[in-house]
Amino acid sequence: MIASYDQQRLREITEKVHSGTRLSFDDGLFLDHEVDLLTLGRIANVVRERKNGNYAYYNTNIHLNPTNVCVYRCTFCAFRADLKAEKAYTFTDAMIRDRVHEAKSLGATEIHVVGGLHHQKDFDWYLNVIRVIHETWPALHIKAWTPVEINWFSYLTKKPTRWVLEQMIEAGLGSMPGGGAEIFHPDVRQQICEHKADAEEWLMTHREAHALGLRTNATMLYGHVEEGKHRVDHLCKLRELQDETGGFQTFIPLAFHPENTKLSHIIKPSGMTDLRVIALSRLMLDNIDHIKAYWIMLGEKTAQVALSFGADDLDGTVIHEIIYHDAGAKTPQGLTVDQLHHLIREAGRVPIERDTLYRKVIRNGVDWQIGDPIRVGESDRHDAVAVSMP
Ligand code: V47
Ligand code: SF4
Repeated sequence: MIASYDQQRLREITEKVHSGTRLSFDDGLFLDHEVDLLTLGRIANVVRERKNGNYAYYNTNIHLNPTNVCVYRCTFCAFRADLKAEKAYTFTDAMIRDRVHEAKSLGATEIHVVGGLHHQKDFDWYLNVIRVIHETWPALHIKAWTPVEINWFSYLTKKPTRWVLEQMIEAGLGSMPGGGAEIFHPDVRQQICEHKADAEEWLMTHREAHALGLRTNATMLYGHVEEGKHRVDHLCKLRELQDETGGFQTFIPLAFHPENTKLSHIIKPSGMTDLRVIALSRLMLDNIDHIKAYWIMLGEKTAQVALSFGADDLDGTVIHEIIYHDAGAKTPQGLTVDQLHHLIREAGRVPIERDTLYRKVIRNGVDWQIGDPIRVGESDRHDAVAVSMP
């Protein structure tokens, strides 16, 4: 039973949500600490439907993690490997081309590229990854590198991060994924990833990417050593940058998977926590159009329920996921479009295939084109582009 003072507070927050008034840091803390899951979900669903109607988005994508060798040792990471470790691998150009050909045969619209920071690879090696993908199939959208990698390239080249981004764009980079954000607060960051790019650097790199015309995503890794106040602080920092640039497309809360990590003693967040974080994110990030329930990480069942707790996107077919499977994920490494449709329809939503920039993809037999932007609620802000694909 919620105390009467809390009921009043909840009424005030609900009214704010209905009138489109921004929630404060304290409102966020109250929602995180006090409000029961179903109430939280119901309020978040108001915003979800206002922004995205009854639609639920997915895309046809493929992952490429060109190397797992990494100079850093984030305590939550099961993916990384030392240079000489048995599990260490590094892709050759031929392997990259094979992955692109596979993407083409599956009709993918996007390749998602992130990896480790290899001790012995220079900036040109990473630039070449993007070039090889782009030259093999120029129509494939390349969503690649996080600020952690961009900062590493800046360190390697002794050039500013803006210059690094410009080189990558010239090579074929189309947008940036949301990784590397973890939890911005330094008290947490020093426990989980003390050496890599900090909050300022992460935010600055996205600011620069937005200024160069790239759309990007944002994430938050939860369920490890952080507390509610760190999660709310993280969401407020993202909201602030989005006010300034408008360049974030989607936010993806990432549930910590402890297996094979230095934090393996921590119990994985429950489905209840996953749904709470999705709902809280939807409510706090009033200026980001989409909230992604990444099915690989949540599992298909929780991802389905999340579509009624604030999320409007499931991510995609994925194929070849490693980061979460190294850390104990039991989900498949990919789903077919039919399976994604089934999950979405069963959840009472209407599936829409989108491209990386949230334009509706229309497929017609083997020919397909990118059609009109999706026009719902507040989330329409892209121009239509027609692209013919083989
Ligand atoms: O930055 C690593 C996280 C991220 C673990 O932008 C872990 O569309 C949980 O950012 N348990 C990479 N999380 C993945 C990522 C992502 C995924 C899907 C879509 C998009 C997008 C971005 O994964 C890392 C880190 O925050 N991570 N290890 C782990 N054991
Ligand atoms: Fe390296 Fe990224 Fe893993 Fe950190 S999360 S150890 S930077 S691969």
